Amino acid sequence: MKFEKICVLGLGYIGLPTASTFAVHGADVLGVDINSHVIETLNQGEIHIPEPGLRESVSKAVQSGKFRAAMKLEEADVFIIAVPTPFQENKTGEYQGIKYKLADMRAVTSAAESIVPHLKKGNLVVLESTSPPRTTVDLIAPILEKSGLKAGSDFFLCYSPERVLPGQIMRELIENARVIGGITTESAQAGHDLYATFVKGEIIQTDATTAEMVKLMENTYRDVNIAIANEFSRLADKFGVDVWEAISLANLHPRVKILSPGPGVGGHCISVDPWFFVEAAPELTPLIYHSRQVNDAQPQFVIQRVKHALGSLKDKKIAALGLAYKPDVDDLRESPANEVIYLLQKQGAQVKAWEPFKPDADMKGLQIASSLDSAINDADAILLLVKHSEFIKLIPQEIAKLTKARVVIDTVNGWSQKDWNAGGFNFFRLGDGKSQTSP
Ligand code: SAJ
Repeated sequence: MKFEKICVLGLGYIGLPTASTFAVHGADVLGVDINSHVIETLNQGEIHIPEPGLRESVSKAVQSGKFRAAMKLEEADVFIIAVPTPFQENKTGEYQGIKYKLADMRAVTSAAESIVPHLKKGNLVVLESTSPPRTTVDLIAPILEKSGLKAGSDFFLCYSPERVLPGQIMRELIENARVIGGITTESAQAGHDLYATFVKGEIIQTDATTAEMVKLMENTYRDVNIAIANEFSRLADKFGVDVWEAISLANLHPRVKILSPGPGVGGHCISVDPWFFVEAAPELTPLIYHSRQVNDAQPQFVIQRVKHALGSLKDKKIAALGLAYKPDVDDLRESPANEVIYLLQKQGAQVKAWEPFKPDADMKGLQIASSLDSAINDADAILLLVKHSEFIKLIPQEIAKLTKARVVIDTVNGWSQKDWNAGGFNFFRLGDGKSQTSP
């Protein structure tokens, strides 16, 4: 099956790389977004999201005339929905005393509704947004059928999850295996033919609900596994054990692969997606729910460690290194670093944060330093919150010259206790019950 014109709805972290990749591979692509600034930026061949390789891809796509951005849809052969599915802001669900977050499907619903007037026989519609199980069948199909056309017979309908890792999106989009879930086998085949234009990884066809579940299972699996690593960090701390050493020894077992503890789980995927299962079936998901609770409580554990190192936090000056949700990205969404800083401030600490990937970040209630120097110079302690490569490379002897702080607290196993002790610092590490000598 051949599709010449593709309309991508939502030009964010997934929609834009997908749209530009299709265009670079020869399709005629219209990108649609509700944000006029995004549209103007893209039509000039510029980008609004920093992601390695994206600028080159968009600029090539625009220059070749194969990619344009607009605020309104047009008729096309394919419609791809890649809009966000965040939480509902002011509402939670409740099941037997357990409160859980609810998915906000308004963007997906309105994207599907905007396709209705343009939908023609033989079109393919693909939902890529991470969604609760059965969204394609129970939410999207009925909306699209308002066109008078029947899903699965008049037009094809698929769910195909994105599985790319921020920071490596352009490569993983092409190389990763791709799951295509069709509401009929013909729909799955149509989805296969579409993505085969650029995907080099295996393309596997299944049904739509299985594909939705696969996506949620992947991220939930990771969340649960990070939760157990975080719980191990608390146990190690209690028993005077270095959790990082213990994990590396446990991981020598051929069937064990424990992930890394840290200040918590952030980003817009792993900290969000497990809730879609809890919302859909709270009576079946105690493990998933409790893992979310463990990971969300990890910033509190960091505060305990900082208190152990500094005593009362009242008026203590703390330089917080890193605001991003994970190393070497500029994405601050759902970042546990922000939560840690917020909790420190609540306890009376004065925190200056330095995020080299977003020096101009403007976060409500946060004092953002303009450089590493200005973050650390009058600090009492340095708190490492993100394992950015450039933080790992810092040389303790050099840092000692720039700050009066003589305490460092490492929450991500980024630094060596030996090196920082040699640089004149007292060293504390999250989950390392051996690094807890008081200053
Ligand atoms: N983290 C830990 N310990 C670890 C690994 C991660 O605390 O051992 C933390 C990170 O610091 C970060 C959070 O977890 O705060 C999530 O980071 P991540 O690198 O695990 O995942 P994401 O959110 O960047 O991307 C995930 C990926 N999913 C899986 O690895 C199963 C990616 O492939 C998905 O495409 C993406 O979610 C998505 O869009 O759903």
